Amino acid sequence: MMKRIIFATGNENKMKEIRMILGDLGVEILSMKEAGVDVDIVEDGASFEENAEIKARAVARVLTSDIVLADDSGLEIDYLDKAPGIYSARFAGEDTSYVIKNSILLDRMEGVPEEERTARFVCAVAAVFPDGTVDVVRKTIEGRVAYESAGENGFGYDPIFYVPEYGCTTAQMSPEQKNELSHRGKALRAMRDVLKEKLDGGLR
Ligand code: ITT
Repeated sequence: MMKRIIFATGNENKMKEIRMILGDLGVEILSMKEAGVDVDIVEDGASFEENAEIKARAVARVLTSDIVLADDSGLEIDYLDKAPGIYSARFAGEDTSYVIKNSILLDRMEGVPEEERTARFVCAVAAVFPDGTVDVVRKTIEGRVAYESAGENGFGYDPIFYVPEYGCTTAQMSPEQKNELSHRGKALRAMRDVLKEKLDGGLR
């Protein structure tokens, strides 16, 4: 039977990036919703890696013969002691719009000089295999908190994440360009290599 890869995320924006990056693996990639799984996952880990594994294992418990992947990611702002960090989705309230979340962060960074505005996006991707083993990779992209929101692409904190080398925010990049340098792009490409090896090794 053809192996499937299920991605344990409820975030459609992540799912779009995931499909672009893992699309060429030659394996069916489904969101957990598409796989018919509806589990409430408590992300109570102390790190991005732990939370990614918690999400993947929660779905793997239900879909025991599939490869299950999960992403845990977020924005670390050095000046704010790495907040919102692993609480990025919950920052200022899970249901609060990103227009508001971003403006709260910009307010907290008001008057902070450029060299102290350093920040990074972090992404941990975990893969749980049918034999119960797990693989986790973690990647980052370094940048600065912008002085104002800019750009319509991407999602979440992209409009306030400025990448000096490119002179724009990740919300001002095309999806292809963002994937090439983003935390998620790098982590998924690293995971793709792990998956290729496993799949070539007969895990189909
Ligand atoms: P799942 O847990 O269902 O995957 P989620 O959105 O709750 O979805 P996380 O717990 O990993 O995911 O929270 C990550 C948050 O960090 C996300 O909601 C964004 O606010 C932010 N974030 C992560 N990657 C980002 C990116 O590429 N661009 C902008 N913001 C990002």
